[in-house]
Amino acid sequence: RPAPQEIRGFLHYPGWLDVAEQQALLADLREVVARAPLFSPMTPYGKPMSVRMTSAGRFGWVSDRRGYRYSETHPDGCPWPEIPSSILAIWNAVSGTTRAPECCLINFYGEGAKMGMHQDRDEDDFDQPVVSISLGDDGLFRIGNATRGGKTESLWLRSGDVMVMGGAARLLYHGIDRIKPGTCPLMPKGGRINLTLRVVT
Ligand code: MD3
Ligand code: FE
Repeated sequence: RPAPQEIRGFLHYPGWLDVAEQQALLADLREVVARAPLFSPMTPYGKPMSVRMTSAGRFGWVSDRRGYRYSETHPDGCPWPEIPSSILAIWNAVSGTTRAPECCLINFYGEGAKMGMHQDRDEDDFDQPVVSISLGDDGLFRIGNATRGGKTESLWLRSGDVMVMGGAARLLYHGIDRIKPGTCPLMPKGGRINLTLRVVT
């Protein structure tokens, strides 16, 4: 496996997954999405997000007019599917914690989708890391600071990359500015998938 590169306290493992592993992960994700379909979360302002989402695990992330929150059910009322063992294996290899992830958020970025700068602070224990896995088209990831504004750094996340956000990096502002369509042949219709694994409670 490649050695990690450190950027603002994030550990970036470029090319952690080979193409066969990426394809196996995608096959597992297709089963998750068949049982828990992607949806466009509504922001509390009533505007749909450009990223489509679903989740696996005990908790999933939902957003509607009541606000953003973790929920034990999909908007259709069903419990979320289990996190596939192929994804748990990546968490076990890189997270550095003995806790198991309770949420695997699946973000799908079609052409033009982006995610504004935000912090992830809806979890109970910020000492637990977040692990991110990228599949499909390249995404331009931007990292900021512990408060809004200030200087930022950007890096392209590519299919098969894994990132670990622990320590002080866990609470940095971050977002996805854009994806570069047509940069990865993994998915026939293109697009980018990002998985984020989190301990919630
Ligand atoms: C830094 N997702 O789902 S992954 C998110 O590519 C999210 O879909 C982006 O930000 C995406 O919340 C970025 C990298 C990432 C994920 C979670 C983090 C960076 C993080 C949590 C804390 C700090
Ligand atoms: Fe985030």
